[in-house]
Amino acid sequence: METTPLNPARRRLLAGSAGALTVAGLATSGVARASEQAGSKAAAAPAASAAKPLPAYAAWKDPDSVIVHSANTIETRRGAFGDGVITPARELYVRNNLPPPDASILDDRDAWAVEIQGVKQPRTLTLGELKTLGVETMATVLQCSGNGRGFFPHQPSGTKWQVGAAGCVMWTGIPVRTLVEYLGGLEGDPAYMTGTGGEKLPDGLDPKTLMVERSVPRDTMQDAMLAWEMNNEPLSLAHGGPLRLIVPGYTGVNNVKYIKRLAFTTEQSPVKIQQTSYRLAPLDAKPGPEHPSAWAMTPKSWVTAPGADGEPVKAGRQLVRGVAFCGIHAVKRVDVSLDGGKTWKQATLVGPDLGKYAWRQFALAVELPAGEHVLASRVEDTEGNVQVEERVENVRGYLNASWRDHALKITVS
Ligand SMILES: Nc1nc2c(c(=O)[nH]1)N[C@H]1C(S)=C(S)[C@@H](COP(=O)(O)O)O[C@H]1N2
Ligand SMILES: [Mo]
Repeated sequence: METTPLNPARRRLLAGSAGALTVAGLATSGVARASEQAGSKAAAAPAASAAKPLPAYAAWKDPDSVIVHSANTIETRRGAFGDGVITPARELYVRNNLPPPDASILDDRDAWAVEIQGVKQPRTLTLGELKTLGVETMATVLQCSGNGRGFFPHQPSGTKWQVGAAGCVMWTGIPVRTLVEYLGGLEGDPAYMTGTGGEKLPDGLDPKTLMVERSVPRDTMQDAMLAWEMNNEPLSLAHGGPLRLIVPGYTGVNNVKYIKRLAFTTEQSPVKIQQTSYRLAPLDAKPGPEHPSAWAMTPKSWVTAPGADGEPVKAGRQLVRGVAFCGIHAVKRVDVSLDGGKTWKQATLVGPDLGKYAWRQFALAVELPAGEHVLASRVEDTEGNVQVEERVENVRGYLNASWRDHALKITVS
């Protein structure tokens, strides 16, 4: 297998961080320890040999910007988000519940077929035909339900994502409502919109236990999209090409990749990923349909600079920067703390406002004396909902938005 060596700048950066207690999280959390280990592992590696290699379908990602947890779970480093609002494709996280389909599904993109059900004139349309019916572009935050799981002290099973199973990207495709209108409107009064992924399932196993099929409340169709481009490029296999459902404001799993069926249904999908996975169940409960589904995202923000990946921070003037979003509502304001939440100052929202489903960048000019600092951020949405201080405990570690957990501890010298 081919490995890509670290670029010289990145190698210097990592070497500079060796030994320093630098990476995210409060020292008391299990994750701080985990990320220190990850950091020192990277620092000790002069070549990329200690890091896991990128899988073939995502070999075009920037190895210096991501943490490869496994072939199907790749996250963006906290310090890699940069200062532009859009996350470049080469830095965006990847999460597959199943191995992605064969790359040959991209050979003839316009021939990809999607079945639309639960409308007055149900039928199968090709991507080529969809492109003649309507087009729109929108920015959304794509964030895995389990982003921030690594900060849960009870060590839930699943990838210990820190902050980087998220990004803000541009989608181009056909609004679902335009497609529904074209097909004569909804049939009856369905409660859900259900998307089915196009993975080929292994023989001999019950498809219901594996299939990626997700139901979301019907009215999400007003802003949802079937997208064929991401950041102005044809959608890659890693991100669900040739065609993907985007449900803005909803967690990653609801954004079904390689979509082959979109149905308006009276019931939620009977598959495991809908019924028992992605449920917010108390710590002592067995997750099931009686628990809330991981649907809309909640207000969340985190600091991305300075010192996010352990690079040295000099005493004096610094710009604390980060990203903030509020799921289905717009960002109103972001406050920043340099002392772990004892005192707060309002930050400035920067960059273009790409709509309520995109994230906003924020910045605050500060004077940082030498010593340890805990940089926290807290966002409030236009409805008055404020990012939570403490995580909402749940057995599988979903939807962590705690500003305490996401605070960044840095050492300034
Ligand atoms: N068909 C299909 N769609 C899917 C998945 C999948 O495994 N198969 N994973 C989901 C999950 S859990 C997440 S977080 C997002 C990840 O999107 P990305 O890989 O483009 O970042 O896709 C979602 N859509
Ligand atoms: Mo996810």
